[in-house]
This record gives sequence, structure tokens and C-alpha cells, in this order.
Amino acid sequence: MHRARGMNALTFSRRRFLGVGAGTMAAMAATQADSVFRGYGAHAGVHDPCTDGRVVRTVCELCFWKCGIQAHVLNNHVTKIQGSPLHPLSLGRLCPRGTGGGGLAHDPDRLVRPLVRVGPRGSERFEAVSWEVALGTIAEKLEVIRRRHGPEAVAMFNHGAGASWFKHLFRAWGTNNIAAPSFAQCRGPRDVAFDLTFGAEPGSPETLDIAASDCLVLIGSHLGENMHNTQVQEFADFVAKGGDLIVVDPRFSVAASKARTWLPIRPGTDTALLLAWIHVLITEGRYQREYIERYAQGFDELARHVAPFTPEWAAAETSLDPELIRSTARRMGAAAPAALVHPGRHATWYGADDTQRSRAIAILDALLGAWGHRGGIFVPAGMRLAPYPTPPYPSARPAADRRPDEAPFALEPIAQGLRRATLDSDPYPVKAWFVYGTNLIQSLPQKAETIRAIQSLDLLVAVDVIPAEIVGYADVVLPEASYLERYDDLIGLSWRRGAVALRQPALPPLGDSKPGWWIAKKLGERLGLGAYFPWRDIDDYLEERCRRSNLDLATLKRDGVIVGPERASTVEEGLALSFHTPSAKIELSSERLRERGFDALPVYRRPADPPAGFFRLLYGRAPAQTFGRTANNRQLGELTHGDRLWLNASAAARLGVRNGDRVRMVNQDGARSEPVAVKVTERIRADCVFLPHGWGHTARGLRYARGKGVDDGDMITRVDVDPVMGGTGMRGNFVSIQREG
Ligand SMILES: Nc1nc2c(c(=O)[nH]1)N[C@H]1C(S)=C(S)[C@@H](COP(=O)(O)OP(=O)(O)OC[C@H]3O[C@@H](n4cnc5c(=O)[nH]c(N)nc54)[C@H](O)[C@@H]3O)O[C@H]1N2
Ligand SMILES: Nc1nc2c(c(=O)[nH]1)N[C@H]1C(S)=C(S)[C@@H](COP(=O)(O)OP(=O)(O)OC[C@H]3O[C@@H](n4cnc5c(=O)[nH]c(N)nc54)[C@H](O)[C@@H]3O)O[C@H]1N2
Ligand code: SF4
Ligand SMILES: [Mo]
Repeated sequence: MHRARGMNALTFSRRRFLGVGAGTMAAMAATQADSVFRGYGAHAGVHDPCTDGRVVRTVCELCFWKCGIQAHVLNNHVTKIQGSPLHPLSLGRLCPRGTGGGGLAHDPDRLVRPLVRVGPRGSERFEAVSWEVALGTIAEKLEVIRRRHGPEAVAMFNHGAGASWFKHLFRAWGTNNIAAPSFAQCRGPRDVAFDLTFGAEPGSPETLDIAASDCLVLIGSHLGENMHNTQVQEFADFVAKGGDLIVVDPRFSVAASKARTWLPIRPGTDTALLLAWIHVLITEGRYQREYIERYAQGFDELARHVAPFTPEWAAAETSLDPELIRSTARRMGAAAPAALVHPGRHATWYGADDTQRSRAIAILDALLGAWGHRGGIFVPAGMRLAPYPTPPYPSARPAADRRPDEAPFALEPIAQGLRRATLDSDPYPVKAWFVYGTNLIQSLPQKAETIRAIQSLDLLVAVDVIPAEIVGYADVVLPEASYLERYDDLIGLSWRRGAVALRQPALPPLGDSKPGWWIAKKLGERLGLGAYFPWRDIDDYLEERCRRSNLDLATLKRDGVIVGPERASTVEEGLALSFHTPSAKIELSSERLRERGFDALPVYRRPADPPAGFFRLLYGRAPAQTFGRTANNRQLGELTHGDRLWLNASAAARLGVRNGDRVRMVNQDGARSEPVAVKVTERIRADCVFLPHGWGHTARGLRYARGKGVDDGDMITRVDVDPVMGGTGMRGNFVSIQREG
């Protein structure tokens, strides 16, 4: 029955999604007239066959940006999803992924029953069980682990808004081993660098005043392929008004195609370019002198440090024209303080110098006066959200992810460090993984290590919505209701004005899937942690939190969001700047780094060149996909059937490879990929290839995605770890291209 619901919705909504012709629409309206138009009073005068008038305002979870959406519901199907006009992150519009949420809710491959493993780990052989049995099994095994090794022997991995219930559960249980690949495999270096420099992170969502900027510099950030909705909307406004766009990318990205200047940099040499830009701004006196004198420390040391880094020096490293390096710096200086070097997001590129490269970006932004100025980085406001009172968490040993002195500036536990501790029990054993909403097999580099660690566990639990690769290794699988079928905790937003949003169900949970809040509470009660879950149900929880936070739950349910009062977020609006660093200033030169034995100012280190016959493997995003999590989504999958490997046209000619040919990659360690189709293009340098991440699924249950494209992770056998914060640089892998057949 549940399958049937999925299939119906699928065929119906897919036609909608692709935009059916008027004739088909009329035919469908005729056959569905009764159910569609009866009771359609809510939008009098507008006949929209996608809905019976029920529109639920809630929050997207097709990625982690948390846009407000309006889900249109017809006969228990989500037929259309639009951007909520009330939500500050969507402003009535969505990215392509967000519109395809129905393809997840109605995915015929959804997990709909709790499962217990019956074959060896990884065999994907399970037996369906009741929630009683599934939760009982987990609780029993966790208790044994606690008795033998202590509560810290449990690690929790997570991603997404729904993880909050489980973070609460495991803090109450007594472990600090809670990590997300979105730190050490993503934004960690950037967050640490901005924190060291400005005493604050650029935030998620990044608080960038893109639309108001006069000059925007994108280093790698491939907006338009990276589809973070609000940024892309502001970027479109910026381009439309003729803003000066400078894009640094070895690939002619979508963003590069909108730029006044594209700088096709030699991969891995960005720090050299950044140092030269700093050099030009300082030696030509084009930085924001008053701002720096007032707010920054370490300027003289910085000026001395960059003196040798002329554009000519950087040209030799980056392969860019020195005059272009000089003129682009002058353009930034002329637009400042309405000039912005995007801090980036996925910053774990080359490992050793990732935090330092991000530091160079932060320093450049400081010289431009970007922090706190209109057209730069605005200072966000939040909204006060009172917690539902629960007992304090027990004290727990420090996380097992790092040895003494390792990655001293990590702001969160590092995911691959927990994997390492699982394998060597140093400083103490890790025996169970509880995995919520992260497909560790694809998102942690060095897949073989991940599988080895998993095979050594006493317990692996996966909470997911579809049978992703990680699910196939779990001992117990807990099917969560999709984001369109559940309440989650209140979602606070720090933005130009603070806001609080509500995720609420548009549909009942599919099959026997359950919302995360319910799963965490039931498991908590079995583990003797009932005092940490004193709410009767989600209504009780939300009502109490809203009451304590002075928010009206009925308004939240109606609008999906409550936006806070106007407040100054830039100097131009009257904001007084303050910096939460030890010196209370912007730290151009970082004493904190120096004290721990790191360079106080960014130093450029030349990356290794690809050996003869090899290309550097670069990876990134495709507009209609989120990592691997949307590959099985029939609506979004219609748009990208797997993805192609970008190869430079002259390199392709040399190799005798034509557009569309299938090739295999073989990396420097001999790892061989499955066959992948080639996109032969002038849009990438000849020393690298590019692959969108998120394909190459192997899980049997992903009937639609399985076997499409290849996983960049299969070629990432080497990582270079950032000594400052433990990020895994994943772009130090080289591949040769071998023709198939
Ligand atoms: N559609 C879609 N959008 C997404 C996501 C998604 O899954 N799908 N995920 C979101 C998440 S979590 C993140 S972290 C972001 C990631 O997206 P971003 O942070 O914008 O991009 P990166 O992954 O850092 O970099 C990818 C780009 O860097 C270029 N590049 C590679 N090597 C170098 C180099 O050495 N120097 C320079 N200058 N450029 C280089 C690549 O050609 C590519 O264009 O995207 C977000 N947006
Ligand atoms: N090789 C390589 N590795 C990378 C990257 C790369 O580009 N290449 N990118 C890195 C980056 S930037 C990031 S942020 C990380 C992201 O990596 P992850 O955090 O692993 O993110 P996803 O791939 O989106 O995995 C999400 C999992 O959550 C499940 N899921 C989706 N919705 C729900 C839900 O509502 N509830 C539950 N319980 N589960 C749900 C999906 O089915 C999927 O199994 O990966 C990093 N690792
Ligand atoms: S950026 Fe797209 S996928 Fe991400 S939350 Fe917004 S609409 Fe959803
Ligand atoms: Mo990310």
C-alpha cells in the first residue's frame, strides 16, 4: 500500500515537475476535476490542479540551507513545492533541488520499516522488525558497551536539522564523540580562519551582502552550481546590476561565465595569488586605511611579510598574467568597502594550507573593510530561543578524535579522527556508531578505512530515509519520516533580521517510519534517560519552547516562520563594530597561531605537480543534486543521469578520447574507477579533470541511482590533513584516463 502511494505520486508529480503542456493539463484537470476543485476555497478564483487547497509552510531539507517552503498537497501527495514568500532565505523562490522534495517523500525505495541485519555487515541483508524490537536491540547493546567501556565508547555522526534530537540524546548519555563531516570535510578551515581573524565565523548561511556589493571575488565558490538559494538569488541581482565579478577557478564554472575576469589558476596555488593581491593593496595604498588603523592589529608585520610577493612572483606560481593580478586587486580596492572576497564554504581542498589560505582570504577581506560594511559581510542578528528545561548533561571525557596537540584549533570533533580512534582505541575504545543523516561511506575520504572501522564495531545504527550505502552496513536501521512528514525542533536563523522557522508535516509518515523526535525520546526512555525527554509529545515540546521564547506557535504553524525586528547589520545602518578576538581587534597577524607553533601569517607552499600522464582530480557540485542524497530522487534524477568527467579538449585529443566516450580513471595508488562518460570541453585547464560528487552508488536498495556515474571518493585514496584544524584536503589525488574497450 505504501509502495502504491509512492508510485502514484511519482508519475503524477514528475509530469508536473517537467511542466506538462496545456492539453495534458486540461485532460488531467478533467479526470481529477472532482477531487481537485472541490473544497478549493482557500484560493478563490485560482484553479491550481496541483492542490486541494492545503498548503503547508515548512522548511526544506534537500540541503542544509534551510529555506522556507510551501508544500502543496493533494490526496496525501506533495504535488508542488514553492519558495515561501515569507521566509528570508527563500523570498518566494527555491533552488532546483528544493522543488524536487516530492521525489524524496514519494521515493518508492524509501525505508518504511525498522530493520535488523541478518547477513554479514555490508551484505545489505535485513529482516523487518517492530520498533519495540529495533529499539530494544539498540538499548541492550548500548548498555553492554557502557558497562564494558563507558558511555564515551559511543560515537555519533550527523548532518541536518533533524540531528538535534539525537545530539541531545547522546550528550545526555554521556559522550562528546559527536561529529559531522560538514566540519573536517567541508567548512572547518574557513570557520577556523575567520574565527582567528575576526573572532566570528562567516556563518551558515554565510552572512554575505552579495547583492549590494560592487566587486565580488569568487575563489572556487561555484555559485550557480553550488545552488545555495539566497546566495544564488543575490548573485543573480549582483550580475544583473553589472557588479564587477572576478572568478578564480581552474574550470570555467557557471559563475566564471558571468565574470568580467576569469582567472584560470593552476590548482592549489591560490595562496600565492592572495598574497600578491594583499601586496598590491598595501604597496599601492589601496586598502581601507582608517578601518585598519581603527580595528586591526598586526598590519606592519603583514606589510613586511607580503613585501616579496609581487604579482610577477605569483604569476610564476599561478600561471596567471601579472598585469591581471595587479588590475584585479586595484578593482577590489576601488570598490572597497563594498567589495567582498567570498569566504568559500567547502574549504578542505589541499590540506596542509587550507586554514592558511582561508586566513589569506580573511586578511584580504579585512584590508577591503568588508567585515561589517554594506556590500561586504554583514553582522547578523539572531532571535532568543529558550530551551525546554532538562537536567544538565553529565560530564564526559574529551572526544577521542584527536591526540594531544593534534589539530589544536578544531572547533568541533573531526569525523575521520573518530574513525581513527575506532581502529586504534587511542585514547580509548570507540565501539558503537550512531549515524544520523550522513552517508559516511561516500562523505568520508578513504572509504576502505571507513569500512575497516565499521567492521570492528560492536554496534552500528543508521537513521536514514533511504537505503544509502551506510545503511547497508548497519546492524539496526531506523527509518525516519521524511522532512515533509515530521516536526523538528525550532530552527533559529541568524540573518539581517533574526528569524525562527518551524518544520512541520505536510504528509503523514510513510509506512512505519517515525519522526526523529519520537525515535530519540523512545530510545532515551529505554536507556533510562527519560528525564531528558520530559515532554509528552511534540506539541507539548513546541508549545512550551514557544511560550518561554515569547513566540506564538499558531503563527509559526500558519506562516512557517516568524521574523524578528529590524536591526542594524552594517556600519552604514549604524552598527558599532566589535571583534571577539583576544585583542578585541581584527588579528591580521595571529598570535594564537604563533603560540601553537604555526605561521602567524599565511605562507605559500607549492603543491606537488601531477606526474606525467596524470591529471589532478577536482570535484564539486551539480546544480540539481545534493551530494549523493538526491541521486535516487526520480524528479531530480530526470535532470542529471549520473554525471560526466570534464576533460580538457587538447588533452582529450592527445588521448584520443571523444566527447561521450567512456573511460576509467586510475589513480596514483592504482585505484580504478567504474566507467564514466567524458565531457570534452575547453572549459577546464589541461592539468586537471573535474567530477561532480555524489554518483557511483552501489547500494542495492537505491534502484534508481545504483550504477549511475562514478564516486569521486573512489579516487580519493590520499588525504593531506590540515595541521591547524584537522581538515582532510581531498584534491591531492591524481588520475590517469584509460579508454574503455
Ligand atoms: N547543487 C548543490 N549545491 C550545493 C551543494 C550540493 O550538494 N549541491 N552542497 C553545498 C555544500 S555543503 C557546500 S560545502 C558547497 C560547496 O561548494 P563551494 O564551496 O562553492 O565550492 P568548492 O567545493 O569549494 O569548490 C568547487 C569549485 O572549486 C574549483 N576548484 C577546484 N580546485 C581549485 C583550486 O585549486 N583553486 C580554485 N580557485 N578553485 C578550484 C572547482 O573547479 C569548482 O568550480 O556547495 C553547497 N551547495
Ligand atoms: N569525495 C567527496 N567527499 C565529500 C565531499 C565531496 O565533494 N567529495 N563533500 C564534503 C562536504 S562539502 C560535505 S558538507 C559532506 C556531506 O556529507 P554528508 O553529511 O554525508 O551528506 P549527504 O551526502 O547529504 O548524506 C546525507 C545522508 O542523509 C540521508 N538523509 C536525507 N534526508 C534525511 C532525513 O531527513 N533524515 C535522515 N535521518 N537522513 C536523511 C541521506 O539519505 C544520506 O544517506 O561531504 C563531504 N565529503
Ligand atoms: S538551497 Fe535548495 S535544497 Fe537547499 S534548503 Fe534551499 S531550496 Fe532546499
Ligand atoms: Mo559542505
